[in-house]
Amino acid sequence: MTSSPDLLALAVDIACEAGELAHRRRSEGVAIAATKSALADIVTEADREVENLIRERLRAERPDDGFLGEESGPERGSSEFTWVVDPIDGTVNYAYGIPAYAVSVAVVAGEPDPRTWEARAGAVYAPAIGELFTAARGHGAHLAGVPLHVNDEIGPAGALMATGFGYDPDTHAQDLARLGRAMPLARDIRRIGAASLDLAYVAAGRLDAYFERGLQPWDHAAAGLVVAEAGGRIGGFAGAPAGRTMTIAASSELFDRIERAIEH
Ligand code: LIP
Repeated sequence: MTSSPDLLALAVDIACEAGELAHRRRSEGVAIAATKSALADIVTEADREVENLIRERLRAERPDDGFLGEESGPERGSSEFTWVVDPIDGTVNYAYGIPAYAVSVAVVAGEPDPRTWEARAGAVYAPAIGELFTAARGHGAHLAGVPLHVNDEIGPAGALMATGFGYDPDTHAQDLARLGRAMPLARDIRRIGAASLDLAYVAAGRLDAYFERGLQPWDHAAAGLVVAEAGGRIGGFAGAPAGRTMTIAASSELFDRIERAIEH
C-alpha cells in the first residue's frame, strides 16, 4: 500500500520539474500547436512537451499506474492508482504571458472518474508566481508548508467569488445569467482563468468561493483535494461531485447559498 504522503512527494517532485520546463518555454516564446473544442480552446507546444515529461517521469517511477492527461487522454494501468494531469492549466493565460497558470498533478484511487474516484494526493504548482499548493488525503492542505483553511466567516460586504467561462461562445449567455444570479451574494468577482488556481485560492482563503460549469477532471483533480483538505466543500448540484455540469467550492454554509442561487 503506497501512502498518500509518499504519493504527494512524487507529485510535488514531478510538478515542480514540469513547472520549471513550462516557465522556461514561456520565456523562450510560445507557439500555438492547435485548437481543440473551439477556436478559443488552444494547445501550445509547451502543453504537449510538459505532459510528455510528466508521463515519462511517471512511467519510470510508477509503471503500473494509469494516466489521464488533458493532451494525451486515458491510459489504463494495472494498479489501483491513476494520475490525473493538466500540464498547463490556464493555457490561454500562458499563451498571452499572464502568469496565472499552473501544473496540476493528482493521483486518485479507483476509476479516473470524478463521480467515483478517491483523490489521494495533489500538487498545483504556479511557476511564474513561485507557489506550490499541496494536499495528501487525511494530511491537510499546505502552501509552502503552511496549513491552509478556507474562509468560514464571510463579511457583511459579501463573498469574494471567482468564476470562469467555457471556450464555446454558445455557452456564454447561460454562464453570464448564472453569474447574475450569484452577484447578490458577492462583494466582487474575479476571473483568474485557471481553475486549479481558483480552487487553490479558495483553500487558502484568498477567495471565499468559486464556481464554474464545464470543468474537466484534470482541471480540478488536484486542487479539489486541496479545498477538501483545507476544510472546504467542493461539489456540484444536489450532492453531485465536482464535474462538467458544475463545480462549486466554498465553506459549507456559503456553498449552500451559492448552490441555491445558481442551480436553476
Ligand atoms: C481552463 C480552466 C479555466 C476555464 C477555461 C479552461 P485549460 O483550463 O482552468 O478555469 O475557465 O475554460 O477550461 O484549458 O487552461 O487547461
